[in-house]
Amino acid sequence: MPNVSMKKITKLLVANRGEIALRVMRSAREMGIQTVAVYSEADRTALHVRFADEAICLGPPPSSESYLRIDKIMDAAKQTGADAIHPGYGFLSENEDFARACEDNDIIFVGPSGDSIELMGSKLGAKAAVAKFGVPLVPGTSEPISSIREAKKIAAEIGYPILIKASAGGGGKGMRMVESEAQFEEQMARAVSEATSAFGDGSVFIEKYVTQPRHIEFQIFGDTHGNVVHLFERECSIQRRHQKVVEEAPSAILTPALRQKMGEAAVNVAKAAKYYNAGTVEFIVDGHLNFYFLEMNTRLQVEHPVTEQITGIDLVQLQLRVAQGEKLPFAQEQLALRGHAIEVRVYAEDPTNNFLPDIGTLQTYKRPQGHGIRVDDGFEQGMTVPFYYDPMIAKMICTAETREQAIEKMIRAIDEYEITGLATTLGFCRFVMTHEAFRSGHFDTKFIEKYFKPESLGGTAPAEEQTLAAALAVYLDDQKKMPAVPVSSQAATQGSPWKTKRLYPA
Ligand code: MV4
Repeated sequence: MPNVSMKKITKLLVANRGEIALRVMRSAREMGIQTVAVYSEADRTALHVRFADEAICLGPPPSSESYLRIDKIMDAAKQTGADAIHPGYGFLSENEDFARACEDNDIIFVGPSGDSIELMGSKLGAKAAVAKFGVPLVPGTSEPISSIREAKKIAAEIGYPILIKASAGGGGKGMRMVESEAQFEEQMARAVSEATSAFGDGSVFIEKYVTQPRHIEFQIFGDTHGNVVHLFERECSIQRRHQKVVEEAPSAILTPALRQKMGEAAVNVAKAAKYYNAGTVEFIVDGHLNFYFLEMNTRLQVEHPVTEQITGIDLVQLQLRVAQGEKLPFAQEQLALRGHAIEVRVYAEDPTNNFLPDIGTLQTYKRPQGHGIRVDDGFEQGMTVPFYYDPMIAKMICTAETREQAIEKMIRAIDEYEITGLATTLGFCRFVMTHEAFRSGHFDTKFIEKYFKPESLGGTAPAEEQTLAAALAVYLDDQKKMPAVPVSSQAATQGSPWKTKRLYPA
């Protein structure tokens, strides 16, 4: 049975880690809901474990032995008497078996039904379902390709270049571009073999390749009474290898009329899936502002805070309320967006070394402060970024009345953020914020490819040097021989806003 009944949540297990586990628990606590953390052996001292009312160890550090173990998580829920589970993002958040395991055990899954997850997990299934609701789709095939001859004919009709996509893929996984008929068979064979090994499903389909694409996604929300609204869009066109780097709301290119049209299409996608709880409808927008549905993500997304900032709505609280069977507390006409929010993802990666993860200890970790700045993270100074999971340190969100002001605030905040001990992408985020193409709004998903070179960051010191410099500064300060001057990743390239500052005032 899906979770359509009216039942108050009293204790929530959060099946995730890091910043999102904390983010979810904070809203739960404000609602008087008890919280249960689960954790791996690598996360014994993590903040989400300390924050929760109770915590259960799942097992060894690898996700496959901890955060991905449906059986162990269900046991933890039963053992603690949790009546709901929030999956966060990543891990089991889009696993229909997990949603169904909750449904079967009378535990509320804070998300959509297993059936909605399954439908949207199949890109072909999703396209077929939304086509009936008049949602625009990229020209292409609507069935898995079974005959090369037939497929080549269709490709010739829609015109090269085309993309071959895996039905079980998504987020850019299992995609192959084909520039001419001569490459077709080779790329097709690769796509099928990759899809088979990655997803256990070799079904592929064809789409016309949309040039100069922009990634614009709509936040939608449904309740279990059949109401669906959208909470406007986020633009996530600045990506690197399908990893989002900068997200913002609203998009710099949507007019109110186009926003309304795309918003209606997004709501129709949700209705086609009988969707409830939070979801994201991803569109691709071409140079002529034509938009096409690509896929739907059936979870709360990493970048949800920019939507919260421009709507004033706590999306996690709304997820919990809808999961308890409450009706959406507003109608579409009551929603308005205000101001502009930009999020950058701060990773423990070295932009001067091909973005290789730079795992280590946060020797200095000081967040920026001030009006309009929000930092969602899961770390404190002295903690180590574990090697087993995504190396994201934090999301920093800046909100202001206009896009220009949000960009200026972000630059100030980046300069104020002090991280030493490991390389981060802060300087890289600063590069984006100061780039003319980003500032003018004339960019597409090829921004980083086109404009970024490691040299763009100037003389960033290698991580080891930064770590050494930071250690030396602390040592010297301890010795009281001279005031310590912090060396942070951005300070090395841009000059820190801190003139001279003792790390530990005498
Ligand atoms: C496309 C496309 C061009 N044409 N589909 C990448 C993520 C996945 N959700 C779909 N993706 C794309 N699909 C057609 N028909 C280009 C991309 C794409 C992309 C999309 C959004 C953001 C960044 C991207 C980077 C490379 C390719």
